[in-house]
Amino acid sequence: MLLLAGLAVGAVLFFIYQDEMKTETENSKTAATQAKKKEKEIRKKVKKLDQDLDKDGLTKMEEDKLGTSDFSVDTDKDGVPDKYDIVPTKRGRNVVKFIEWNYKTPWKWEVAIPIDVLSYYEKVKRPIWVGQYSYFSKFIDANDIGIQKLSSGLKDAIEKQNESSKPWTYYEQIMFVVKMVQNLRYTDDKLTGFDDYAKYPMQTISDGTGDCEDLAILAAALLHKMEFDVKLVHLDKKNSEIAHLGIAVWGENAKGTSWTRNEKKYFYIETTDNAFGFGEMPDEWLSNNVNVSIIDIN
Ligand SMILES: [Ca+2]
Ligand SMILES: [Ca+2]
Ligand SMILES: [Ca+2]
Ligand SMILES: [Ca+2]
Repeated sequence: MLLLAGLAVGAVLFFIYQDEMKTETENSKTAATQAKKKEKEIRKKVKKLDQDLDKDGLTKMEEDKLGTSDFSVDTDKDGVPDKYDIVPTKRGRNVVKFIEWNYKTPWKWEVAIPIDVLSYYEKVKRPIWVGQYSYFSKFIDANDIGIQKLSSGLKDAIEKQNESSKPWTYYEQIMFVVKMVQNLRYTDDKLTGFDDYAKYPMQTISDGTGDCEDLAILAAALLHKMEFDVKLVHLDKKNSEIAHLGIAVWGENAKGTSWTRNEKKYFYIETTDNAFGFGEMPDEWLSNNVNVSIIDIN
């Protein structure tokens, strides 16, 4: 009896043991699956954090840290890409400048330039000179919110004038813009100043001054944004280092120095000195000994 009872207990224990073995195997199987699942999730997460969906050079993790979006190159829409924006989630505080000029009446405008925009143009964005004059047109940046604001202000002023009893002609509209630029102080010797360091339009506004290429670039940027047909003009004297930059604007029935491109006449405008009007070329550049390059703005 005892023996039988012993066997029975043994059998029961054996079955319990078997059951435990089974449960343990199942448990470890579930644990392994769960671990794998977790690993997969982590991998997916890491992969996600490593992703750069908007291809702006910042991973999702970096964008999360900055507070920017991985679906937008310029999260705060200030014209400065997330990667180079020192205030990446909003417009930075403004640097306020006043521009004064005379055209028929005195004008005085306040221009507010966000510091993140200024720092982008000062420290980050520089075109590279590769021996082609198209270099100068690269300072005209379609995303420049300063130029966008300034040109829309100029446009509004023209519209207001044109609603009055004395609407401005096409040429008056252009000279209104050009006079604003001509009246910024000029830093170098008149008409010869040219250095290797061209400025972005907002840098010229912020400095309140510039040399010939800075002023020509600013005038061209504004007129281009206002949808006038404008080009940059590079002038240089043969067998000399002296060079100059101005602008040329499309004109019909105008007088003065002009060049024809694609069957359209473009008239020279000097942007460094307010003594010059539409089509008026300074004497020193009115010689046969001058190379002229007309630069398109895209
Ligand atoms: Ca990104
Ligand atoms: Ca982004
Ligand atoms: Ca931005
Ligand atoms: Ca910003």
